[in-house]
Amino acid sequence: MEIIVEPPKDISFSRLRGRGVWRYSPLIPGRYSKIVSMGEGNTPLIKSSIKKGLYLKFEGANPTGSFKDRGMTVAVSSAVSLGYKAVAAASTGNTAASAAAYSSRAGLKTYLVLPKGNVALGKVAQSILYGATIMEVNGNFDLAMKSVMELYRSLGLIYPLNSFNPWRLEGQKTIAFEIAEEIGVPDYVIVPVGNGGNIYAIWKGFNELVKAGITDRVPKMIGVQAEGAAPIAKSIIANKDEPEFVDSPITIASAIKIGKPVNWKKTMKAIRESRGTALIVSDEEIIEAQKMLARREGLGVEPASAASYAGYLKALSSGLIDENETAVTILTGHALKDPDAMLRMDTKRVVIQPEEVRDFVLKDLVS
Ligand code: AN7
Repeated sequence: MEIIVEPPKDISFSRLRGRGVWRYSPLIPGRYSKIVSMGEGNTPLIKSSIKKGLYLKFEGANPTGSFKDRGMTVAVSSAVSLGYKAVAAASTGNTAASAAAYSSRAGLKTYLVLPKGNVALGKVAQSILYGATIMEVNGNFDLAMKSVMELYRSLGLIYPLNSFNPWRLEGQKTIAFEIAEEIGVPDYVIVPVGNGGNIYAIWKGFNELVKAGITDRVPKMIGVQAEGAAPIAKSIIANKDEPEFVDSPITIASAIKIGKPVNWKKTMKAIRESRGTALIVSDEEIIEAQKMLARREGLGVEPASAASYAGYLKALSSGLIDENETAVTILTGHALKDPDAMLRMDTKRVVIQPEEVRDFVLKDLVS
């Protein structure tokens, strides 16, 4: 299901008021009796300190630490306005944390279906903190998704918060609006792809700006997937019409460890119509990118988010993108989401006596 927006003709950025997702309310359809918001969006767009044309959109600065909050404010507002008392979501973790936070704020019951052992620690901890009811199922995300789809179909009382719900994408598209308002339309936007909702949402946002007469073009959308979970990227690269679903996806980037992306049609449409492409990165490249983002740019992101930076580096070295072209990588989630990934990294770390600290530093400085 797609929501087609006919933007008001008299719209311009200078007439908008407020900050974050709801600043763009003239472009967000729907009637809401109540808006459930925590100031999501308005995230930093940071110029890279090492790559000339590169900008980093730091979605970790959202209230629950990921871009999901942009969609959740719209979808949960919709759930409340329609009179629902309970919501549900299957999730690799970030959707769960965000759904739990926004639903709690709205006073709704939250049911989460998580793939047991496949969700990063910080995201499980958040879901517990916000008081959601958590059902951990044996199996991967795709099986969790299947069970929650069954729940949606058979229990009409439950409002679905997964990204096939198009209202979520209406919130997520504001990433495009913020980029365009701040730096204009870049040549490329690079997005890590799991279920594929976000890349489509961002593309949709850029399209609506063209329709509104605010901008005159859409950036090339580049989707990045992890090697062991790349059903869409593989089919884009092979120029096929449909993805070859992966039964047992594997990658360190648990957020995008998805073998059967529910939004694959929308993702492929966004990539093809923007004349973009897809890239596949290995877990090693993801970890290297995560490290480089932290140690060269100062930005802490979770592995799935680093996939977009890894994709950018790959596009540079293969000549697909020139460093002088403008590119924005979407850093979708905060490093704190996945403490285990950080703890596995190398750094100089010693246990010493307090009186040895001075000598240790002195020795280290001159080495
Ligand atoms: C950090 O939370 O699917 O391609 O259930 O958490 O729109 O799915 C998370 C996805 C990228 C991929 N980066 O976005 C979930 C979930 C991070 C993410 C993605 C996710 P989509």
